[in-house]
Amino acid sequence: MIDGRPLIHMTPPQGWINDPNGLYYNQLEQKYHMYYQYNPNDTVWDTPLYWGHATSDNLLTWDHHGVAISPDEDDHGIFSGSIVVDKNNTSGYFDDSIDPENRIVALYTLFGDNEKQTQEVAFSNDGGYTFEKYNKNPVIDVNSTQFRDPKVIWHEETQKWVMLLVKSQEYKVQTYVSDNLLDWEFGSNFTKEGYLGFQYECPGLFKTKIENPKEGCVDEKWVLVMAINPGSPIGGSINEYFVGDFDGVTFTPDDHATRFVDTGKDFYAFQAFDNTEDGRIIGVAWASNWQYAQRVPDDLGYRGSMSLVREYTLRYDYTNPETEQLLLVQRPVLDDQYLDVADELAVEAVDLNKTSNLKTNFDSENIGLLDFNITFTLTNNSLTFAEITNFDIKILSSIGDESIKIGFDGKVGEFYINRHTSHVFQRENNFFTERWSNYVEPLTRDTDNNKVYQVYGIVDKNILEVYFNNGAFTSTNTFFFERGIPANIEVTTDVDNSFVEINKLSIRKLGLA
Ligand code: KTE
Repeated sequence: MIDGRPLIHMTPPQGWINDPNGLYYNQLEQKYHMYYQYNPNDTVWDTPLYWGHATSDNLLTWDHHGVAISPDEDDHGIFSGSIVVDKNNTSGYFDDSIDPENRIVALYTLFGDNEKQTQEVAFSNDGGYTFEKYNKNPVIDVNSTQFRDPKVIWHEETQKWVMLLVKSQEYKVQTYVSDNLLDWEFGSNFTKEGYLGFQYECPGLFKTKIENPKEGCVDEKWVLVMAINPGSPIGGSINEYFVGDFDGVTFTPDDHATRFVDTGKDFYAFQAFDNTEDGRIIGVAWASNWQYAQRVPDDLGYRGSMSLVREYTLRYDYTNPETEQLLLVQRPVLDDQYLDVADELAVEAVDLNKTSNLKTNFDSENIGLLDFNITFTLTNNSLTFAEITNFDIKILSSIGDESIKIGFDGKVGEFYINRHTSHVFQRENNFFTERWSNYVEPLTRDTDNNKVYQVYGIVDKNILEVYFNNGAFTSTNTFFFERGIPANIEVTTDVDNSFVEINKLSIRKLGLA
């Protein structure tokens, strides 16, 4: 029996998951905590909806701890929210016997009577395994059914807790401010910014470093993230971000352009972890899309997975020959000490053409987790326009001749992803779009001014994450082979003359160490 469950992407033991919640690092037990929207009773979203709970040492494999927070009524839901570590006991809830690192406060939206959405608090004395609800909930109630998703952070400069949440259908990310996590005062509206879609959801805010700061300028900036669903420009769900400044109450964007965190179909409700030891910003998203999340195959007894956890920084990058932008850069958190490289195909300085035969021949045991990293140069000066075509990186199924592919078309100068398979779900679902494309400016130019690109991709059973130009652009997409799971990768083109020189290519078969 082929095990189709992803190896290093978090999936629930059974049932339904959506948004990640309450992400934080417990510095005492040295474990990462992930909570998530959870329906353990079926593989669709429904009430009662819980906070499911998992922990990890390595951000790759997760131990499950069942339900962390439950609604009091069967038609209620513990909707999305966040966790902070109340080390200085600002809430006054914790007694001195509780280690400061275990003073966990969860803030979430109660989806309650008449679908009213109010903000509630729950406390944990044991590092987030069991919770007690505040006896004076709700802490914020504006008599609304569209008021949700509190993400709370500590703002060092003003020594205040800051909550971001949405008045979703008013297109408002609101801030509230508090000294004690219990009494909240309205702060500001960040409204009608970026791509609006149907509504805003799941906001977040973090400060992160700029990898290549300008001389004499700041070396970190604030990033506001939020989610749009439905109504994404590529259908359904998508996340966007803004770079700017934050004074403890109001976020001021550097500009009003729309920039998407990930332009794939399956990256939603992104949230950053709180309380990481070195202050680095890491985060994770739900790897699905509300357009079809409740219809994807559930033959393994669950629906929904998370993306890989990624590290987030900022970097000035050119998005065309004349303009550089300060872009949110993402790198998967893949600590080599936890991964086993079972096999690898590695080449350098190869002129790609139809006889290059760059195809792995990996052993058929323990398959399903593969990655590739390719840097290539367009050397098409010697070719006529008609001769320039495309090349593909194909991810081949272990059974039959099914594959999905990531490719580059030299004429158009753009990347594409094609996740077409024969699986009946993909053939019949009207929203599971199978082709994606994105313009990516060259990473650099070589001494002959030829364009150079870099692409990293990782496929884990049925989820493909692609990172372009060292993470300046990413695309995350799930797929469902009709049979089999990813077993090999092939880099192929159908032209005699090469328009592509592969500077460096590595394809690895991975496992858990
Ligand atoms: C799906 O998009 C619809 O019914 C909901 O609005 C989903 O909302 C509830 O899921 C989100 C959050 O805003 C809620 O807190 C959570 C986003 O499960 O996925």
